[in-house]
Amino acid sequence: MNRLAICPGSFDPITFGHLDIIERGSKIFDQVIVAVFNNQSKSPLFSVEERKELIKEATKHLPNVTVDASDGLLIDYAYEKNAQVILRGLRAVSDFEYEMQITSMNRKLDSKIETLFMMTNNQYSFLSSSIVKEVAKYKADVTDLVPVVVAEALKNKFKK
Ligand code: COD
Repeated sequence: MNRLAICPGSFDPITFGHLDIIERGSKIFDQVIVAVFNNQSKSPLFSVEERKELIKEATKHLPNVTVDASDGLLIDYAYEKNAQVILRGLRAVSDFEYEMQITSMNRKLDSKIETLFMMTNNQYSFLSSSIVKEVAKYKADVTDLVPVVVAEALKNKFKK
């Protein structure tokens, strides 16, 4: 059986925290699809196409990882792709409540697709796309936090 996991998120933009979860997932599953979704509660800095391109570049060393996007429901997307698992990262207790809510709703919509959580690598536990955008806006160096291609894209966004 081809073990397929969907790694969903806003990825606005992808950080080393996301990448760590994707890399670890790619060692466990035969195939991982990183899927860009719009989170209704966030206003994105990068377009879906831009986010996809940045993820493709950042994951090009991982042969079993592909990148996609959807504007539908995550659970419908996972079902269409025949995925067994939705893979999410957990940073801190503060993530738990939100994750439990979306996992419970997804399970109500389709009880066969499991959500698996991976604990963040300690060195990335403070890292989020929002905090990276906040410091990049003030021209801080973010090369320890995001892939080079993302650092460049942030520089271009905040050039003006
Ligand atoms: N270390 C480890 N994991 C991390 C780190 C880090 N430093 N940073 C982020 N992560 C994890 C997050 O916990 C998450 O699992 C994943 O990486 C992606 O994070 P984000 O912030 O880019 O993505 P979110 O949380 O905004 O994604 C939310 C979705 C887009 C998945 C959600 O809104 C959704 O499913 N939308 C589709 C519509 C839908 O189905 N809605 C109903 C849901 S019940």
